[in-house]
Amino acid sequence: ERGASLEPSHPLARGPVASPPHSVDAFVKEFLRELNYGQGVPLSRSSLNDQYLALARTVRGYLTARWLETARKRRSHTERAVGYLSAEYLLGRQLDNALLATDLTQIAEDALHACGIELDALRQVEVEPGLGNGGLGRLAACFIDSMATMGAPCIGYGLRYEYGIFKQTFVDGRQIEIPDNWLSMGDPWEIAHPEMEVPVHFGGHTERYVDEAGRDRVKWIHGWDVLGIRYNYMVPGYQNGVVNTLRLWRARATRAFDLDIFNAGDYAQAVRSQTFAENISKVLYPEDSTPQGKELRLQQQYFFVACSLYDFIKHTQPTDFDVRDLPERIIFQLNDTHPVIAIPELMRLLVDDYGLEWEDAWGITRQCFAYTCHTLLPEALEVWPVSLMERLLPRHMEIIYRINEGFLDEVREAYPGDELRVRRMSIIGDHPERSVRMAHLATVASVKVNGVAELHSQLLRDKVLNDFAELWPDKFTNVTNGVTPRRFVRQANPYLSKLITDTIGVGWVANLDRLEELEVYAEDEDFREKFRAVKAANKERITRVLQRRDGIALPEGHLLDVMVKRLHEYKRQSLKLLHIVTLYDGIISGRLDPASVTPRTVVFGAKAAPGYRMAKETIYLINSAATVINADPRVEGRLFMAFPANYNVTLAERLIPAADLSEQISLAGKEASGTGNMKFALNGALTIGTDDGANVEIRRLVGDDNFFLFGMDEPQVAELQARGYRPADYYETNENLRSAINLIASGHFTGGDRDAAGLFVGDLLSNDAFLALADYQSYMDAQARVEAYYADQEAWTKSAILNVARSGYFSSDRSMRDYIDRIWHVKTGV
Ligand code: Z15
Repeated sequence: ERGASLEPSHPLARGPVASPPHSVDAFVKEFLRELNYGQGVPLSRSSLNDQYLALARTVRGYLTARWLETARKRRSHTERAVGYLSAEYLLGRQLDNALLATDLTQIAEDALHACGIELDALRQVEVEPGLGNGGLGRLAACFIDSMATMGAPCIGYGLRYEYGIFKQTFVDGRQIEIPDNWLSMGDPWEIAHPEMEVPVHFGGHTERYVDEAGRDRVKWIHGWDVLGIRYNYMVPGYQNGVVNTLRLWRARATRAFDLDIFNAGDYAQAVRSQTFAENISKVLYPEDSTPQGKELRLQQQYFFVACSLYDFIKHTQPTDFDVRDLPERIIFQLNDTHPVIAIPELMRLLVDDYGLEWEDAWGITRQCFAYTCHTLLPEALEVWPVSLMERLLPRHMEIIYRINEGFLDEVREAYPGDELRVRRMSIIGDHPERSVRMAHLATVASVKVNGVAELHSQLLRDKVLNDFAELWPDKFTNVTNGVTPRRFVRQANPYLSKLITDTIGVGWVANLDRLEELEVYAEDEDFREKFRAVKAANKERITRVLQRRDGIALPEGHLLDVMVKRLHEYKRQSLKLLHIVTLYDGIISGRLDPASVTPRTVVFGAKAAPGYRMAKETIYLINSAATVINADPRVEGRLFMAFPANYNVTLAERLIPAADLSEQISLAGKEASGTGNMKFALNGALTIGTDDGANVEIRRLVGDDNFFLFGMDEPQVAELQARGYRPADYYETNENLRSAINLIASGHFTGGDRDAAGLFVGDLLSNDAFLALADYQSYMDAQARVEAYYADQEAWTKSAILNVARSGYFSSDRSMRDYIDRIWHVKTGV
């Protein structure tokens, strides 16, 4: 066959070259090839990083064959796909997930062993891509994992930030942010396509003209432009041969732009302007649930969305594709309002570029989007000033105005004379400045609007988007969040996974409802003992991890009480701190016998947005309290606090399986869903929680006896706030609370510095926007119930097992099923 040319129709040209064989020998061969020819080193001279990169590339090779095959099959159908639009993907480490998906873990371990290398040592080398802040970004990562596992067509679209979420360190207890240069050692998982440039335009103005057919048209005369460079990441399904795509965009300067300036003789300016364009994908904004309204952020949003729409239409569809068929080919899911500028962008493409009539284009656009809202906090609802929009995206602003006109006509028709309602519902708001309300735009244009837990969806309908729900009741639906059992049970908790498989057999990893079969084993003494042994082994593991990672020495034999999530006032880390300080204060004041306190270790993990003062003060106070309490001999070692810096996905995977108690203590009506709560329950921790977000559903499923409920519910919160909430009332009437707050205010934890605790204490006493003091006593009582229950290890273990057995519902596979049935209507199975 020497010299035979590979015509495009030749099988080798059309399909992927076969995957390397699933054997230790083949794996060794591939690995050495990657090491020698990829990294350019012999095994004997390779560094740990060389070995990691070669291993990752080897595994990627196995994935690539499946990826090409999945893409080939998809091209031959014309079925509808999901385009998941998200500004964040908090992926976590890739290696283990890729090994598990391809069932190569054992083979890789043996192959490396043959080369004298420990797989575990290479695992440690991987830097996790932190391209997200918290729940919203992690949810996107879980969803694309589940779509691949269900064999459903899905492309994730987002931004390839050069710097992900900052690395947190503590200096004297205060948070310091360090840039996350996650690409510095090279990313073996990405596949760059620098030749596939997508042009994206900004600024300038619009002009009217009449086309050859005599129709009025609009031209956008661009001010400046950048190029979108495509980076592909493979998203493997769990042992099903499917590999979907995550496509992230990086901004690069256009050559024309540079040349213009260069020809004008200013070389330095040309290079500077290049930097300007490339800033767009430079860094992830570190605010979670509190948008900053920065121009660069809007540039990021438009940039990735414009690239994604263009890519979908021009690169994934056949050349003879008719844009009128778009709704049959795609549903774009808007992950919060961050990608909502996609709506006017699609209108612009259809009307200005494809020459469709406005009404036709609107009819198409209205079928192509669905919107997920993730919040109830008014300050989290994104708005963009009209003045900024006019400057950056003048054509889009015109389109938004026109959408709004049509929409408000509809409102006026439905509610004649109700101008107050018209103003409330308008896409354009007037206060404090004229701005575009992105949630309104999303709701108007979407097929469906969903909240992320039952309570949240209900509050969306009844409060935040009530006017819209009245006008379009059928538009609103719920899809309760979920988490991927591959990463958060199978990978994170191998001991529990083995116990489950030994007990109910294989198959639960991609069918989590099967955990129900564990229910009967709650009554089995032998099983309970094994279950406790799993927890104990996970505690030993986290002890080793925290020792090595943070130099923290966890005490042995404690109840492990964990609160990990972003630092936010509504999540009430403050309340957790008040609980610990109350116990400590009781002990040192002699009111509480330390021997009567359940030995407890409280682990915090939380990043604060760099500009969020109260959050940073709370971190400082927690660290300060930890230093003092851990060192105080009067505590007799019965209380211990740990706050490992830089909580991230990797740490979550180690910490959550070891937890006994999961802290989900947000003020009722504030946490849209929560997803950490689900990960803990699935790993056999009991929850102490409010009636908020998905806690409501967790409690309903696991049962009241296996969940520690406390605090006001949402109607009670609303009522108290309507009556007028006065935190000082609680301070004055609750002795323990007063004493704990006084201890903090005295400077006891802050080296005698009263001012250092001033902001925190001052706010609690005079403001306390999230009613921590109102829920304090109820929380303390619930913690007392925790202590009593923990004393009965058999009862506790039963409850823990039931938490696992009854939490299969919280698989993100189930969430995807719900999205598919209620919103997307795409086919599953390749
Ligand atoms: C974010 O992580 C969440 C909501 C937001 O509006 C933003 Cl900007 C970021 C979180 C919710 O707070 C959390 O309750 C929810 O579980 C998560 O999104 C995923 O839906």
